[in-house]
Amino acid sequence: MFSKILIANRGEIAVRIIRACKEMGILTVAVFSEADRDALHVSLADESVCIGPAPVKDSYLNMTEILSAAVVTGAQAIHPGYGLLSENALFAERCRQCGIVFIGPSPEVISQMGDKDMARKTMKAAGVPVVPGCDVLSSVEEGRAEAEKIGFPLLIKARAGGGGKGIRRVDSLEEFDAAYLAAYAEAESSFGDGACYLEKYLFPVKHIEMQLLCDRFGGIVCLGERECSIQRKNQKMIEESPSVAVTPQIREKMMEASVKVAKAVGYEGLGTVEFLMDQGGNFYFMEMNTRLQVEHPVTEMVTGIDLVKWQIRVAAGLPLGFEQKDVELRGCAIECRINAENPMENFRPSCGKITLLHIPGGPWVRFDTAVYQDYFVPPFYDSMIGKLIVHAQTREEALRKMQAALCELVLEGIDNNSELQMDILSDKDFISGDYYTDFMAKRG
Ligand code: MV4
Repeated sequence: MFSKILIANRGEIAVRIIRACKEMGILTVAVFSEADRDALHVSLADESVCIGPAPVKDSYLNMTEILSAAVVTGAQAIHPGYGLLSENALFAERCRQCGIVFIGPSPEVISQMGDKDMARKTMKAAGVPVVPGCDVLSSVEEGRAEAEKIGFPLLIKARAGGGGKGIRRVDSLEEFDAAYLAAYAEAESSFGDGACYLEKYLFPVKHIEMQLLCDRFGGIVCLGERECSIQRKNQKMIEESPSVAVTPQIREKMMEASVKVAKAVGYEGLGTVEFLMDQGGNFYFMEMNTRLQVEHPVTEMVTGIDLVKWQIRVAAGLPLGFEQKDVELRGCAIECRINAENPMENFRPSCGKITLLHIPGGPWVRFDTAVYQDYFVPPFYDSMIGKLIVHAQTREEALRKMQAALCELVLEGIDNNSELQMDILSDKDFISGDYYTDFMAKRG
């Protein structure tokens, strides 16, 4: 087992990882930018290293600074958290070259799943349903021919895209050529890889993702699903488990498909398989995430399994020591992301001093955050400042518990989206579970 881990991240996820390390008796190294000197993760870590100025490109994305900090402090492993370098195959490779364990899958698997076209091909070969579509296109003429076969509306997706980046919808053949050329150019400039493929636009659909935990010895367990259909501009807002629409029969089939994915890829560590599911319960592979996800606490609440500790154990080469039959999914959990933004001002990000903070509590009420009383929320980073997660035996109780917790939360001095979250939880379609990926777009 590692004796010291460097956390290459900031905010609530850095705090979460440090807490897991403390429970495991592992020393921690925090890295921070000049804007994060007063950040909670710096205080909680055993050691800390300033890695550069505020902008992420000069600090939290600065691979050389981060690797140097790990070498200088003698950290045996680096935990990348989510976002930032967590799915960067080059960084994982550079960790390997420095003899430092990257807590995540291998660079090869990160690359393979990062290439959305290769991921689709891998899933098809494994017998996992993928969205009807075609492989990467080599010309606009080929694209037009494929588009006519697939039918409209369809999506043009960038091979190097993901999480909503590099996606363009086309509603008719007349629009196709211009849309394809624009999509190619956009992907070329954003990702340095313009290659695109087509997918039939499925609608209405739910976004259902399956959490996998795999060790190095072929041990694979599926820890249930999370529904993440409530998204705004591809940013998840609310996640819940189980999904109202996933029956035990569908869950068994989806788990089976997810385990097939893990075997096909030879997956190690924590991984999430994202599906789109239509109203008939038919599901289709969308993409695979090779990182710890923001919404992991939802799964922790319904399984009682600490995902971060297991991610670290697996990276240290330990076997799971338990099997699928030992996994029990109990009750219901909901997560609301709390962002420093003003939904009434087109979600303008907010920063500044938190003048009054009261964090809700009670049985199975959890608030993962790095903010504290009088903390100054900096303007340089992602607007998410915390995650409110609740668990109860039934979805109705969990909804009431979340509403009560949102009401109890006091966060003065900066704008936040808790009232919008309350609105969504009171929406009849959300309450009934009859909601799809267009839920937020429909609200306008
Ligand atoms: C889709 C889709 C419908 N049909 N692909 C958006 C982000 C990225 N994960 C893929 N996304 C979608 N891909 C096909 N063929 C609908 C979406 C989508 C979506 C997916 C999940 C959760 C929220 C979403 C919001 C808008 C669109």
